[in-house]
Amino acid sequence: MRIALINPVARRTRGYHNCGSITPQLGLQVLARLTPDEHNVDIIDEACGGDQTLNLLQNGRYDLVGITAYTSGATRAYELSAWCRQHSLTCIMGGPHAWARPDEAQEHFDSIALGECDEIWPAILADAAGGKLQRRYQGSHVDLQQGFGRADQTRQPINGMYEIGCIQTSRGCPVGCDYCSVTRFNGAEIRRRPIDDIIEEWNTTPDKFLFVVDDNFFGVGEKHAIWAKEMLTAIRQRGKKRLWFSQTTINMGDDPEGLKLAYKAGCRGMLIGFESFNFENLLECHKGINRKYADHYRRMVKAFHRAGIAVFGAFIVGLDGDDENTVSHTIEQAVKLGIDIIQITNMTPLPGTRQFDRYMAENRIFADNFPADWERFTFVETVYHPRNITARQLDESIYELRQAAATINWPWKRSLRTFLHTRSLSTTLFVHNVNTQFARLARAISPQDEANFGFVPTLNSRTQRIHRAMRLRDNL
Ligand code: B12
Ligand code: SF4
Repeated sequence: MRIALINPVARRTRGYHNCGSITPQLGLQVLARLTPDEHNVDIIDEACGGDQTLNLLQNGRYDLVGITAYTSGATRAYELSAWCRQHSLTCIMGGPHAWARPDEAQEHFDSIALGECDEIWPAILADAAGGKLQRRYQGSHVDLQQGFGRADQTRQPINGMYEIGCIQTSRGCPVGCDYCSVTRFNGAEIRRRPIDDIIEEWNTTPDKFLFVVDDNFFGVGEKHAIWAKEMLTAIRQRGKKRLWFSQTTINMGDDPEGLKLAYKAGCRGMLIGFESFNFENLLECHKGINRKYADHYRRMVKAFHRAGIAVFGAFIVGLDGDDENTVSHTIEQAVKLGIDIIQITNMTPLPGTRQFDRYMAENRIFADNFPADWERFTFVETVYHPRNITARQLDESIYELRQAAATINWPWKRSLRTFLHTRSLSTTLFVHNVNTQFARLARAISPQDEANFGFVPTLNSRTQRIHRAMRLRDNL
């Protein structure tokens, strides 16, 4: 069979991806690797541009179209499935959104595949080839020790090129934050791949910079830490020299040995979900690990820096304890802590999470014309009624933050500060690249804000606070 695997990108976010590094859709690279040789697979990734998708489908003579989707991409996924059906192309959907909204996805696709599909993908293909594709397939948390989870690292989309590589060494996360679907989708137990298998894959990646997409790289207990250190030692001794970054929880800062090993293995940054400086918000999110470390953030950030590793802090605004000044307050606090990269996104209740269920029950989600409204679930606009401010006020703050990020020249001094803290040129370069991309992204998106939001924020004291906070980043 000829198979097309597509990553659809929401129309509303199109263009965003081209400003940052175009990142592989690892799930599709994993399926490509598991596809038996008798079939031929093409990946079409709309992060590289969506204009050619229909042409490529038209000319590709495909027998099966497989589409993945995050929630934000679901609207576009359904557009593509409608086109496939009009052109008698069999289509199947998988990924986080289909898993979260199976009945909705089923309406739009000939078949859906739920959960992790590494193990069942060859059987799905055999059914499709025999004309017996079932309406629904259910995957399970696969045993990664059996060699699952590995991707075809050399597989590029036919409509562009990825700019970095991705690899996954473990799946699952025990923390179970309220707004995140990972613990439900991939399980609370952290499952690891065999170290030899990881090293083999690591050494086949053509890219010099990797994103290790594990949800919680260092894990939360002794057992996880021992395993992570074993892997870091193996990467250092047997892995091709590559720089990389990953995601972890704040507790990694308490393990100087692990941090040192990570730097030596090429790690230059860790994304850490701080989420909020408001304790009540952390309670609401069920982010227990952050509550435990809230009084020690400064020490933790310093420990990362001492090892040479940059801290990429992720924050959510719009939680129930937040108000009009949360955006500026978050930036001020994050700068004081010395966080190198600050990512602030709108609270977005995603289907498949406890938070979505709660907000729906409380009738707080107003962008609920599904599936059309899924493409608004991009984390850059408000889709629900926050508790203490209006959705419009929250949108204005985000809008203003973007304008400030687009107009103030902040990345250079920020980079100098990272260098002073970490004494690592490669870490500084990593931070500089990401921050410059964020600034470029803000400049690209800002002009569309008026059309997207339907208003221009009026200059007020909140705007001034946000600008002042952004300028704080300039202070060495
Ligand atoms: C890496 C990553 C990113 C990368 C880029 C990934 C990319 N190129 O698409 C970056 C950093 C850019 C990113 C961004 C965002 N991400 Co993200 N990300 C991840 C992460 C950590 C790993 C994804 C991955 O590679 N998984 C490994 C592969 C192997 O798993 P998989 O994709 O699920 O694929 C398996 C199955 O789902 C299935 N499958 C998947 N597709 C298909 C298709 C078919 C046909 C079949 C049969 C099977 C199938 O088979 C695969 C093998 O088992 C996940 C968490 C996670 N554990 O998955 C979050 C996750 C996917 N991200 C999420 C979110 C919310 C976002 C953002 C909106 C966050 C933000 N603050 O801006 C953005 C927006 C991205 C967008 N396109 O709109 C959510 C999505 C939930 C949802 N319902 O939408 C996740 C699940 C995390 C969470 N918090 O819940 N992300
Ligand atoms: S720690 Fe990260 S991956 Fe784990 S549940 Fe929370 S947000 Fe999701």
